[in-house]
Amino acid sequence: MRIDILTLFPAMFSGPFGESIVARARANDLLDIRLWNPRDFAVDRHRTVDDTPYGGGTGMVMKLEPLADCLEQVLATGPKVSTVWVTSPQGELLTHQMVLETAQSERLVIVCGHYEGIDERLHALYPTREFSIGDYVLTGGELPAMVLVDAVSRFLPGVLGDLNSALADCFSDGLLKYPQYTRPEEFRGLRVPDVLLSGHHEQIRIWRRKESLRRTLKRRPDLLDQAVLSPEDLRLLEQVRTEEQ
Ligand code: 4GS
Repeated sequence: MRIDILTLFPAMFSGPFGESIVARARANDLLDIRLWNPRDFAVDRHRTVDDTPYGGGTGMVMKLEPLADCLEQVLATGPKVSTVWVTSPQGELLTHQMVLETAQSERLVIVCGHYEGIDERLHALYPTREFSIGDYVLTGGELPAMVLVDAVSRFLPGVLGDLNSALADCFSDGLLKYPQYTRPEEFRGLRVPDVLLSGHHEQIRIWRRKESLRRTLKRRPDLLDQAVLSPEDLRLLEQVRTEEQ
């Protein structure tokens, strides 16, 4: 996948994109990430990228000219772009569904928002789609851009050894993951649940499913409304509800 990121702080990306799975995907030519700084497209002496808001008020607004010139250069080459993603607390909350959808496209373009936001006319000029990574305020849109790239990377063919492990993770089936354990069997008096040591694959499967349902009910009951539940799930959920009384 080709990924273009427009950012006033390209150096912020070197850590996250220079380590671990994303770095390996880049080294294997599965990810072609290019960073662009709109400041390089500002033509005035101070290379201005922001200005005061019309109508008054505090803070600054990202100017259109350097951003549009930068974006036009980005869009002029490479595969066709149907969506320009823009980070913003006003955007759609990023979901597993949006990540999966984005992973299907050949190319990903992200504009990192800064200051009070970007001049609204950007959305009239390009096929933008705003996304947010949560209801809190960050200092810039770089971390949200890294989050999207990281989450999308997991679904690109060849990036994870095993696509099934990407899909088996939380949210694919709309439930939280069950508790995990590894050696030793006992640590400071705390034992691994017996069923996991039993070797009974069917009992283990049922235990895990039930604990997934228990966690989801306790921590994220909102997810249960969307989850696809089998008759067995509904039975396990009923058991959990009685146990938790
Ligand atoms: C987010 C967020 C964000 C908003 C950027 C204030 C600097 C900041 N962007 N998800 N100006 N949450 N952006 O907080 O996407």
